[in-house]
Amino acid sequence: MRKSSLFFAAILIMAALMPASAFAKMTNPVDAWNRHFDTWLVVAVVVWLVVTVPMLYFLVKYRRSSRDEDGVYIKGNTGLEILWTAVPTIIIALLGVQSWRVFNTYREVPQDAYEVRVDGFRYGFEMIYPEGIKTINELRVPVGPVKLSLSSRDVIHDFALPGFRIREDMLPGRFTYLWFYADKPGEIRHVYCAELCGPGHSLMQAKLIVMKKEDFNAWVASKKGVEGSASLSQDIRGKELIKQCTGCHSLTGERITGPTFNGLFGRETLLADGTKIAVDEAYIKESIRSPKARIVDGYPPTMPPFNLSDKEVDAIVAYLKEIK
Ligand code: HEC
Ligand SMILES: [Cu+2]
Repeated sequence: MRKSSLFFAAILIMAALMPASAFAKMTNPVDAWNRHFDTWLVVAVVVWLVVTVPMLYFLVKYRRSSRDEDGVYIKGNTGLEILWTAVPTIIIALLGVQSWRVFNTYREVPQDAYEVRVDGFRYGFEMIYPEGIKTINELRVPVGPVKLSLSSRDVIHDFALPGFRIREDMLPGRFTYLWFYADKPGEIRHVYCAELCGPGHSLMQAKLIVMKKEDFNAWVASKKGVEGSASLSQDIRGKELIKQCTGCHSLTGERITGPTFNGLFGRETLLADGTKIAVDEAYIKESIRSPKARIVDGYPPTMPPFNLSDKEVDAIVAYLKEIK
């Protein structure tokens, strides 16, 4: 009789701790995560109180009153033992079930998700859209579910979008994925690399911009038109493409991983083999296509080769000429 009433009490405590919503159908990973966090927080605080408050009370109440006083000999209490075994077991089991559900919410991508491929590189993110357009360090998506297929061109990076409670490693030679529900247009969130990937790691950031469906389609159409036309000013194209380089090359004269681009064109570079070379178009093109051909003195040979079209390389060279 006493034991069964203890069990009953345990179940009641549990029911009070678990918000019913914790087990409702979860469709948005953000909600699933936030609810999960709240549940754990409530459980943790209650457990902490249940342990600490009696402890402090007993500490005072049963303190030794005289130097030679002996403690009372207690043999144990079966009812209590059952209670403090059963209650935590039930709590852990319920939290486990909830965790499993949250995990599945994160892994099951809705069928109608808009899919963008994101390549990490030192130091930035390139987005490749199904329509064939690309952006660097700027991810635009329409309202609704979005799937990101992640990969890396060099070392391990980690795509982290804390505003949507998601992050996932970006691995060279492999695709991983993530999804989130972009619910509000106009929302701008920050994307970070969450895996130390080199000296420019902290510069590896991007912006997420959520757009209304019509606005997004218009943006895609305009981007496609611009990229397709030969009239795109090289300046605009160069400015965009150079974002792949500025994690290692400053525009301001500062020395970071690589030499600065400031005043690059026309200067003389001392190479590691002791020769001097005047920076011209051919040298810049070679630096982009086969960076290991000639190494600048005093720098590590860590620049990765870039797979860019002739037009893109031309645009970069044209832009570099302007940076003084
Ligand atoms: C991961 C870091 C990294 C990235 C990204 C990177 N570079 Fe470099 N780059 C270097 C390093 C380090 C050097 C110096 C060592 C060498 O010569 O390879 C260098 C050297 C150069 C040089 C020779 C500079 C001089 O003073 O003679 C040029 C030109 C250059 N890079 C262009 C580019 C362009 C254009 C891009 C973008 C398409 C780019 N780099 C992206 C690291 C990088
Ligand atoms: Cu990174």
